[in-house]
Amino acid sequence: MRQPFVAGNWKMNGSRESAGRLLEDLVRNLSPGNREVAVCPPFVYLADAMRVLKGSEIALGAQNVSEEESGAFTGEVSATMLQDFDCAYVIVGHSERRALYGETDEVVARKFMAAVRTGLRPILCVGETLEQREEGITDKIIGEQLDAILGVAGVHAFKEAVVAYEPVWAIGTGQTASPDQAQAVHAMIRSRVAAADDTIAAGLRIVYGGSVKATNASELFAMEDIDGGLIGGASLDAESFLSICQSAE
Ligand code: G2H
Repeated sequence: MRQPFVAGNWKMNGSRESAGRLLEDLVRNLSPGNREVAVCPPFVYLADAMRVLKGSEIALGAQNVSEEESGAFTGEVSATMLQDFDCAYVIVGHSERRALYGETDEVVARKFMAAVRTGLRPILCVGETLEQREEGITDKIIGEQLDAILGVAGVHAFKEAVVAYEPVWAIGTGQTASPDQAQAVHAMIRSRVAAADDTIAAGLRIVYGGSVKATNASELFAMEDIDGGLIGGASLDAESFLSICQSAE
């Protein structure tokens, strides 16, 4: 019932030349299938990406968005600007932005709202640190991250959103959550949303992120509440990313 979703989060990697090559490889070699695929390049490559992806099966997303609509906010990029470049998705609340750029739950909620208001679909990242997992407060932390958005945006805003569960201890570390560990958190996220609206929760795509590779994607995506992945490092290599996309059917 839920169409699987796989998105590549390129982070701050590559060059204009390598980004162009990667996009062309993806467009040329993505086999048709029942899943949605998106890539999220750095802002400065969105114009090139828009041109290469036009008419393809691959959607475009950005890695960040301003909470403001326009004005004197040096260095920021608004949701309507992203739409000018055919972005359909935007990542909000990635743990790197929370940890390195001080984005609080409140800031993430405002960014989520800025995206939804404009018709961009937010990919909302949530996840716990290693200390929080060891303390046994994973559900509490993720519950608070979700409640911050549900409280401001309301559950109806989740109709257009994707939630990405990204345990911070698994990001770029090569350490992946086991399928059972990830499934338990995905089920908790779905039931949290279901407490507000069953139908929206049943249709909500909840994807896993954190060291997903071609070799572990199938077993993760086979779990009941794991509807695809948000892929970092492995999305920079066309062969790995295409293989991961193929695992999500
Ligand atoms: C988690 C993920 C993509 P990686 O940040 O969002 O990156 O797959 O490199 O762990």
